[in-house]
Amino acid sequence: MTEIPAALVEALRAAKRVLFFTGAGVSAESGLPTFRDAQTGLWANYKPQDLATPEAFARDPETVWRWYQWRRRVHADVAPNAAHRAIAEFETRLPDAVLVTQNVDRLHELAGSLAPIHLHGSVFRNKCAQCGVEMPEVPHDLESPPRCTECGGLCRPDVVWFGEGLPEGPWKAAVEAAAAAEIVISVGTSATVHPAARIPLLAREAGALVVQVNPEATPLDRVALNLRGPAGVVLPELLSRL
Ligand code: BJW
Ligand code: ZN
Repeated sequence: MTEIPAALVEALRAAKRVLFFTGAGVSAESGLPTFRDAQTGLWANYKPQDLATPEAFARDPETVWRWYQWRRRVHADVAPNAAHRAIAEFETRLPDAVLVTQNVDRLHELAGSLAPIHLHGSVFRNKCAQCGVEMPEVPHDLESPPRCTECGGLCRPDVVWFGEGLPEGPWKAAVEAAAAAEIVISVGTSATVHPAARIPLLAREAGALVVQVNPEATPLDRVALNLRGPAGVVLPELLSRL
């Protein structure tokens, strides 16, 4: 792991508004696959165009539904790791910390983060694919999507698929937090999926220091102070220096 610069520790001690921006890598040490890892990533083993688009669901709702039911069973079985716990602890120690996540898991909440802003929804929530009304959670072994009682449309997971807009409230809150942030700590994201990937860049344009925690290079490297290493090691180390 790279050394944590003393100047960063000083900047964190002095900062009021710190924004944490997380992606699938923060949950990797809990055992959840990321999306773009070349071997174990979901998109290395499943085609996103067959599973994570509204067109795929319209074409073959049963296949898409069953894939998300499998994901729900996997997600229900994992626990937060040291990185989730460190972020929750940072939130209590820093005066005005905000957590923006692209993750559809609930590991930040389980680690004690009170109000993560979810840009890509939650794999556990449901909505009607036709009228959009919220639908109740169902047993994770139900093989077919139930019908909406309002309009007869099919139930789908309340996540953001490719080609869909991000939920308006969370997106607006994330943009506002980015504009106000003094420091952004981007953790475990390939920073390639837009518009979410704009969040650290918006903060940078507004003058924030961008710190990146990731064992691999990403497009954020050129504007960030890069702490190469697993989030479950780097974040507790950073916290211990605060
Ligand atoms: C570790 C670690 C450890 C490992 N510690 N780190 C501009 C340019 C180009 C394309 C576009 C653009 N604007 C829009 C697009 C199109 C598209 C897009 O971005 N495509 C790109 C992929 C090219 N975007 C969209 O379609 C978006 N919608 C949209 O634009 O709508 C327009 C519209 C507007 C108004 C009305 C209507 C339409 C929507 C994007 C939705 C993304 N959805 C997914 C699936 C969610 C549901 C599900 O889970 O099934 O969201 S895709 C997937 O990617 C998921 C993630 O949230 C997202 C980001 O991935 P993430 O989290 O970064 O994971 P990975 O795997 O990529 O990276 C993991 C990282 O962790 C790696 O860097 C590792 O090194 C690291 N790591 N172990 C720390 N221990
Ligand atoms: Zn409906």
